[in-house]
This record gives sequence, C-alpha cells and structure tokens, in this order.
Amino acid sequence: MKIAASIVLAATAAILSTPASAQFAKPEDAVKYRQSVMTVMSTHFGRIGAMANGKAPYDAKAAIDNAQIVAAMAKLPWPGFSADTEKVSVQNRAKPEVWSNAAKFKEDGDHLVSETGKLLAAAQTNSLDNLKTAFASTGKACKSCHDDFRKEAK
Ligand code: ASC
Repeated sequence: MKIAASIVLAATAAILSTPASAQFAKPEDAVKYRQSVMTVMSTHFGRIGAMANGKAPYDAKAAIDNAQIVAAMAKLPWPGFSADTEKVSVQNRAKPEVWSNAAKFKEDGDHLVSETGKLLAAAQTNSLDNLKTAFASTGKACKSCHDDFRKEAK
C-alpha cells in the first residue's frame, strides 16, 4: 500500500512537472481541457453561490462537497494555457496577455488556488456566514483574472 501510494505520488509529481506542451496530444485538446475544467468549476461554484445568495437552502455538506470540487479544479487549468495554444484555431476567449503577461497570469492563478482553499476551509466550518465571505472573495479572484485575461463574450 505504501509502495502503491508512493508510485501514485511520483506519477503525479511527474505529470505536474512535465512541460505544458507535452501534456496534451494537440493544442486543441489543451483548450478543450482548460475550458472543461472552468465549466466544472463554475458549475460547482455556482451551487455554492446559490446558497450564499439565499437562492438555495444552506446545506453544509453540499457546500463542502462543492467547495472540494472547486478547490480541486482551481489547480488544473493552467497547463492548458500552453504557448502552443496562443494561436490555436478553436474558438476561445484567452487574451494575448495570458502569454505576454505570464507572470501576472501565474500570480492570478495562484491567487485562485489560495482563495478556493480558503473557500473549502470556510465550508468546513459549517457556517453560512463564513461561506458567504469566502464565496465573495473567491468570486473577486475569478473576476479580476477574467477582466485582465479573458475576452468579452460575443
Ligand atoms: C462564476 C463564474 C465566473 C465567476 C465570476 C465571479 O460562477 O462562472 O466566471 O463566478 O462570475 O465574479
């Protein structure tokens, strides 16, 4: 069991440190992957939002379940923004600044990971007030990155 666990850990570490472009068979797949992650993240973040905004009854367990998914998803999309996707033909809304201002983009991504970690911790306190506060600050992290790095929808 310990050996199996360390193999999984080693494999995970290898995947996370693989150059981005090597992680997807083609750039189109990277775009599809990052968009899918964002869709799943938004779906589960939205369910927390419904509770935070009084549109759905507060359910502490559902909040935790949703926050776990959001926190896990927040870690994933970044390799999908590999350099070979900048000029990809598939429709997407990434601004050129993702690549021209990569340091800020990375900072914003790291900020999202940290905010979604706090969202999960807040959910785990079983307090709707804590959930509301963390939902608001996580939403700000989504929005500020979108403002800088995502084109308006047509
Ligand atoms: C969502 C979603 C976003 C963010 C953003 C927060 O649920 O799809 O893009 O929250 O609206 O301001």
